[in-house]
Amino acid sequence: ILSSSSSSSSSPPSPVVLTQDELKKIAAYKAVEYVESGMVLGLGTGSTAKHAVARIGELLRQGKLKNIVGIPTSKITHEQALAAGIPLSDLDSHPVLDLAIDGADEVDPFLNLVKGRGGSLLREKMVEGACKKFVVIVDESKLVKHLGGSGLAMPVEIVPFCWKFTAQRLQSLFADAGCVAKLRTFAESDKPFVTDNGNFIVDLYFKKDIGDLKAASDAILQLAGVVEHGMFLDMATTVIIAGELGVTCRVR
Ligand code: ABF
Repeated sequence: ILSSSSSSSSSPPSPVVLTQDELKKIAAYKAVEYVESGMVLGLGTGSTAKHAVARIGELLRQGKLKNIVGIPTSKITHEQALAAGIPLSDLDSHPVLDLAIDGADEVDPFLNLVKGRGGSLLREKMVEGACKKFVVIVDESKLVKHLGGSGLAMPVEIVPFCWKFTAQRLQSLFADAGCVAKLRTFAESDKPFVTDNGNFIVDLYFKKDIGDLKAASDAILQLAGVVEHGMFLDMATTVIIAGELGVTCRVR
């Protein structure tokens, strides 16, 4: 991406390196172009999705969007959307949504996702699973060849009851992939991170490829004590990727 504003007539434009947050904002604003008046919208969570929520609020205030209903995917997004003036509701009242916009932690070539490093995976999966269209917004750092292959966490939300037992069973499930299961805690203390639903999160780290994602998903969900995991398979309909060379869009 080149800047034209700082160039003179005799010198070429100087390249401007955008920050990661600027790339996230570009992807978010592009996704908001899919929003039409009258839509029921899933409002995502995280540092990318917050730009989309802010933009929707801005367009409502400007009268360029009307009659929007937002369904937030977390308490923090609920607060942000309220402050932005977006009318809110829930899945009980709106079981089918027109569109959701949210970030992701990893995106593979088939548009499968890892989500939940921000801790909101359960509500995100409920809301985004009820949408006709799910637009994912990322900067290019989120693209991976295989989910779980980036060396970063694959989150699983579990009930607090005997969490060590559940964490151990999750780790054993993926022993062949060199899995290590760690309870998510706050950096400043050893206190467990607690989700909006009162649950804990166990982060799975893999040394090797976990293989068939659907089989992995099924195996995790079969464990009593597991509430949900952060693999979002076959859910994204569009992924908008902002990178230094511009914005690309992948559609399922
Ligand atoms: C949410 O925000 C999560 O599912 C994901 O963990 C995170 C994405 O990260 P970012 O803050 O980079 O947008 O959508």
